[in-house]
Amino acid sequence: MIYFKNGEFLEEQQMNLSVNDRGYAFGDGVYEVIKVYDGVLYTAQEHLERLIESAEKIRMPLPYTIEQLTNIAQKLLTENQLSVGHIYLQVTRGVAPRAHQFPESDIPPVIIGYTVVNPRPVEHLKMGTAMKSVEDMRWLRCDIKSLNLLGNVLAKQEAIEHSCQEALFVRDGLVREGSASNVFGIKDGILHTHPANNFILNGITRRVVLQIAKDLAIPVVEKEFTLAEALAMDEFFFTSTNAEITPVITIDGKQIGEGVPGPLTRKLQSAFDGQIPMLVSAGNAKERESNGTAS
Ligand code: PSZ
Repeated sequence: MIYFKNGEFLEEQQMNLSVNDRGYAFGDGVYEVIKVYDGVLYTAQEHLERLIESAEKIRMPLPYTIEQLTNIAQKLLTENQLSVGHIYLQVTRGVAPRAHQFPESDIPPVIIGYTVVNPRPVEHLKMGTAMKSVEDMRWLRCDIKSLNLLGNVLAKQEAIEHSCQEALFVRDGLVREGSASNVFGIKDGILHTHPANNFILNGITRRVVLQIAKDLAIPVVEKEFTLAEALAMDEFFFTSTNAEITPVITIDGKQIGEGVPGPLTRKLQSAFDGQIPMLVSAGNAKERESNGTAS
């Protein structure tokens, strides 16, 4: 597999990352995960814009333009012949003797990238999954896609130890997001989600879902709701680059709606699939099969 590091495409053993990298010492950096479907980057522009925004928010200059970053991502996926999976990009403030404050002299950031083969979670997409509510102990800048993920790590682990796929962060009694996803509820035909502020990451998949809802004339309310309100939703789902639109059928062991992925969730999933050529052709193949006309 080919990796990227500061302008070079290298084998893993050539990567030579430093113990004094501020990402390693402090999690002082930002990252992105960009999905690849059938060898094609999906919403790369949006992810790379967010990478630049995250870097600005932590006062870290990025030495690459969106165009250069796109070329890096493209070369990585081509070199590694990635079909379905994602590109991981990470930028840290660079290498300097360990001290909390920024290094005094300007040091170059360390940017790395690699590809991951990652099939779509088809079973979860179809059958739905379980969430567990967890107290949100993270800092107050969840809008930054920072490498500091301890709160997310602990929450996800707690969910898994309770046989749930994903954690549901609750802060001040209000549902915020998943440990690595945004969340949506549907009640009486209205789509509810947390507003894009400092308490959540404004997910790219979240934005896609809101655009789809607009296109389908599904009413949307971007306003906080409580855990009790979440439990009383007719439908619930979480979204992320890899999880796409994953239906949630239980929260804390309590059934949501009918306990199966709901009709509006299905409709949003179909519209999402409709945007991705690979998924459209897979859907067509499935249809031909069920019509008995598969070639
Ligand atoms: O591989 C995975 O499970 C992924 S890929 C991206 C994520 C997980 N998570 C992104 C994320 C997040 O970490 C938090 C805290 N909130 C929301 C999201 C969703 O963001 P997008 O839709 O941009 O991936």
